[in-house]
Parts: sequence; C-alpha cells; structure tokens
Amino acid sequence: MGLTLAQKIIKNHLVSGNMIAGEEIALRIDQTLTQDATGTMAYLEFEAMGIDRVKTERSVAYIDHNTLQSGFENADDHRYIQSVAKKHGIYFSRPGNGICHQVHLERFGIPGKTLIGSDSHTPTGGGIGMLAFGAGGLDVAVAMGGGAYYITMPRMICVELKGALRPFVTAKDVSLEILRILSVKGGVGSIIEWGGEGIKSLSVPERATITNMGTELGATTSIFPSDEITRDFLRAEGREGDYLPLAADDDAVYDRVIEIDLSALKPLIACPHMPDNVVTVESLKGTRVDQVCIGSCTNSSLLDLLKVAALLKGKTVDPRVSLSISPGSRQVLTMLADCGALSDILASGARVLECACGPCIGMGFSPNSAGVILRTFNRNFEGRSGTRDAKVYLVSPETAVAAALTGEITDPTLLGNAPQVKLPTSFRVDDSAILPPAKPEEAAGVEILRGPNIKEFPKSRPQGDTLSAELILKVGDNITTDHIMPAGAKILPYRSNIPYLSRFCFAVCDETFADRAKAAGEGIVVGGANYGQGSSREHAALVPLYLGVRAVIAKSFARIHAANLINAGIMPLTFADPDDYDRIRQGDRLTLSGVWSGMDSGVISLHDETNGAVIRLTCAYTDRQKDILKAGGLLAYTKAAD
Ligand code: MIC
Ligand code: SF4
Repeated sequence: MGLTLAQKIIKNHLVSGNMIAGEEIALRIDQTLTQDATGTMAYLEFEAMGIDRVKTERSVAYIDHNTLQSGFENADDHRYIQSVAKKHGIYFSRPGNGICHQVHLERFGIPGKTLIGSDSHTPTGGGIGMLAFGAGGLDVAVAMGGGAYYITMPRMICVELKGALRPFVTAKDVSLEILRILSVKGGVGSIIEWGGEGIKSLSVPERATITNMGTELGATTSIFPSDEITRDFLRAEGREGDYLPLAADDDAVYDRVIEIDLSALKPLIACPHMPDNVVTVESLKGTRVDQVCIGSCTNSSLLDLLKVAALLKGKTVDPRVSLSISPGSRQVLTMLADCGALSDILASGARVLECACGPCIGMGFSPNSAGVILRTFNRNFEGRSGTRDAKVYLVSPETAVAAALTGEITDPTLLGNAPQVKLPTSFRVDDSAILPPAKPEEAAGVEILRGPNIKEFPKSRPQGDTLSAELILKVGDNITTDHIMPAGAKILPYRSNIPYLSRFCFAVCDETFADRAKAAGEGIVVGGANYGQGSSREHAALVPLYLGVRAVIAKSFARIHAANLINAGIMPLTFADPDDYDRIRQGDRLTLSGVWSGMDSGVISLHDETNGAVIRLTCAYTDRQKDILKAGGLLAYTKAAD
C-alpha cells in the first residue's frame, strides 16, 4: 500500500511508535523556530534543561510579535533572546526583518524536513513541502535539546483541487471554503494534504496561505507536494540546492477525500467571531466598513502586496476607511520599494506599518468602537483586535482593497480587470538582519542579558491520586487561547512575567476569574467542545497553573493546548457523556478519586460534592503523558530522565 506525502516524511523521522492513526508517535525534529511572544519562555525552559548548544540542524529565533516597545519590557526580551540565541547556537532574526513564518519560508524552509515552532501557524512551511507543526514552547525547547516531538499519529485528509481560480478569487478564498466545509473543529486529529491538478496553478505564497490557515481547521498540519513550482521559489531565493521533489504515492490511501473545484469558487468572507463563519462577499455587499488591514503571516507575501499595489494604483482610499498594510518581511518591503509599488501604495493613503504581526495580535491599530473591519488575517476571535465590540471579517487582499476603495463590503470582481502579477524569477536576498550564533568555542564567553520583566515560570506539582477542588469557571464551546490568556498591546509585553499576566486570565469571559482563582487556592475549569483552539501559547496553560488550576474538563480539546496542559502538569479530561456538562455548576466542589488507576484504565470518576452527581470522565494518556503528569510537568519529567 502506498504512502501519503506526510506519511513518507513521518516514516523518515520516526523515533518511536507505529504509524497507526490515533497512536502516539515520536518524531525527530530537523528545525525549530520561535517568536518573541512565546520565545522568552521557551528559552528560559531551554536554559533550565542545561544544554549548551542546540542539537537541531537549524534553529531560528524571530522577533516579530512584540515590536511596539511601549515600555522597556519588549526591548529587554529582545536582548535576552538575542543573547541566548548567540550563546546556544540559534540564528536570530532581528525586529523589523519580518514575520517568522514568512521569513522562514523565504530563507530556511526545506522540503521534506520536519519543523516545530512555538507558534500555531508554523504549518505555513507546508507550502514548500515541509512537515511543520505548531507546538508549545516547552516542546520546542525539548526539540532544540535533541528530544523527539510527540504527537498522535493523524488521520490523512486529501483535498483534491480541480480547475483554476477565476480572476479576483484567491488562495484565501480556498482557505475560507475549506473552513466552510470542515469548520474550526473539522481538521482535529488530521493532516491535510493538498493535491490534484489544481495545485499546478498555485504559487508557493498561495500554497503557504492555504497551509497557514489549516491551523484554523484545528489540523495537526497541512502540506503541499514539492514540485517544479517549489523549485522555482527556492531558486528565486538563491536556494535551489535545498529543493527536493516530493509527492504522495499514486496508490496512497486517505481517510477522507474532499474535492474543490477552483473555477467554481467565489470571493468569500468569514464573519465575526469565528474563521468558519463563512459566506460569499456578495451576500454582505453594501455593509459600511471602518477599517481595513492587509498583512499577517497569511497574506503579506510579495505576490499579495504587488496585487494590492496594482489595485490601489492611481486611486485613493475612501475617507471613511483607515487602511493599514504590513509587509510580511523586509525582503517583501524592499522589493515593493525597488519596483515602485510602494509609492503606489503610499499615494493611495494607506498607512504602511512595520514588517511584523502588528494589528493581527492587537499590537496597535485597534479599531474604533463597534467598528466593522476587514482583515486579510487568519483569526477574528472576539476582542483580539483590541476593541471588544469590533466586528472583524476575514477576507483576501483583493476583497480588502475593494472595501478600502469603496468604503463598504464590495465584491472585488466589480473592480474591473484583475491585476496580472507574476512573481520575479529572483528575489532580493539580504540576510544582514539574520544574525548567526557564536562559534561553539566562543559561546562560553557570551553573557545572557536578563531584564527585570523576566520572572521565573511557575513550577508544576505532581498529580496525586485524589483531587478535590472547586469548579472555579465554567465556559462554553470553542473557547480560544485568546479567551484564556488574551494578548494585545497592553498585555503582550508581559509574556515573560506570569504573575503580572495572571490578572488578565479569562478576563474576556469573567473579569473576576483571577481573583477568585487565587482565593480558591486550587481549582478546576470546565469547558465545552474544542477547548483551547487557536494559538499555541503555553501561557494559556502556565497562567492557569500559576492560578492553581489542576484540571480542565471539557467536551473536547484542541491538540496543542491539550499538550501544553499536560506539559504544565494540568490534567485535560473529557466527559464520557457530553450531556454531563450540564450536570455541574460553577462553584460546585468536585472530587476526582482514583486518579492514578484512572489514568491507566482511561476512566476517572468525578463526584460533585455539592449536588451529589457522579460523572465519568475519560482520558487517553500515553505512558509518557501519565509519567509527565505524575512527575509534575514536562520539565520535571525531562530533568528526572537525565
Ligand atoms: C497568534 O496568532 O495567536 C499568535 C500570537 O501568533 C500565537 C502565538 C502567541 O500567542 O504568542 C499563535 O498563533 O500560536
Ligand atoms: Fe503573527 Fe498573526 Fe501570524 Fe500569529 S497569526 S504569527 S500574530 S501574523
């Protein structure tokens, strides 16, 4: 029986386990990346492991999230990451050099290699045939130290593309279409492989838009074959030597095959507050728009912005609209400047922001109250923009420009002729903002620079055989890590200061949570389906840990968050019968007994002391996960194993 492309790469990197869907496998990791908002914590964890030099083929630390520097905190973090990178064998991409996923694709990604990154959109690398996963910072730290990365062997979904996109219909619309079909839960436990004749008409940046947004499906990762189009891209980056042709076997077997006819697609739009809330742009035409943002790791490539510039050329942004454009990398911005496209953008009245995440993570550019915003980003979760009552819609760059020019949601096909933009055959390569690490013999002399905002991370405690605690918060379905640990300009600078961050934990759902959790000492949180979707931020586990959360019970969990909880020594548990969710209330005292034997049998009994209910909880921990929970988290477990 033939193998899918992902199965082939997994087979080449398998350290332990069987390639049977649902079973735990361990993978050798070739490359890692971090960004600054998760990086400080990841490097503190790496330091705690006491390893001198990374053991990966390539590890890169990017500064792209916290670049506002409204206080000393960000700059201190940058300095810390720069020094730690230099000492331990990690490349350092300076602030302003671009968004980690865009720069990694341009400069470091290699087909057929494995990559994990402390950012959920790391699967962007699948656009050039890498097997790339988003992970918690601690998993990345372990991989830098040469440890394997553990995942559940995913099911394989194939999306077969037919035909070719019509003018003004884009890769972003393909992403929105698959979200419409599968929903934000539809990719959980699966790898999505893109194939079919239709992929031949998609360039690498377009493929990367699609693999990037596979994250919003909850997929373990997404991947495209590596073909002549990949070779062209790598050649243009001066890296043809990294090219390797890769494809699934002809007789590969998939668990599910979905067909999408590219030529039948229309411009689509995701409505507030979920990326799968997708309708046609046409159906919302005439809706007044206050702000338009173009950029983010989904849509900030040279191809995207050349099209944007061509559409804006000679026109002016509607006076009612505020338009921002954040190029994905310095390479993109420089090439826009070189060819004059930047002048067209500036002349239109757009505000050009730094090559960074910026508005995507609420670092500035928050919209007016109750504003209607169109963004080319990948997430439109409530409050993420920094304005609680704003309504954020997700669209393609073309649809974004149409709204910026007309002041209302407008089908871009009405803009006239679609711009004919081709990628250049060679990009402007300038790696001067990527600093190589110190040579091994010089590393000992490199001093690590720590600022006062860097506080210790919370220590986990081993799980005992009985847990008795109050249900301190009960929330509903699709709780994102932005609900659990919000980001944004006011909070993001404190990613290395868990005590400070804890004040904002769950504030979107309940502003009293942090105080109540502290007062309770220990607590249990209950959630609905797909708990912890979204970002890979391990802060969504570390901060609850700091506030005394010992277990989270939900109808189901998102993959990275469940792993982060276990790494932090917090038990993720699911209701055997989802209806039992309704039988317990916030404020009830819950007792879990026989926890250790329950970890083995997969069933733990919960007794609600307040109303007498007895409820069956399930867990499917691997032996390693049980040991991690009993040891008090991954760090304690890793140290004990040394
Ligand atoms: C995001 O898009 O939510 C982030 C900010 O990039 C996160 C990482 C973080 O919270 O630092 C992600 O996607 O993992
Ligand atoms: Fe940055 Fe936004 Fe991409 Fe996250 S989704 S990495 S915040 S651009």
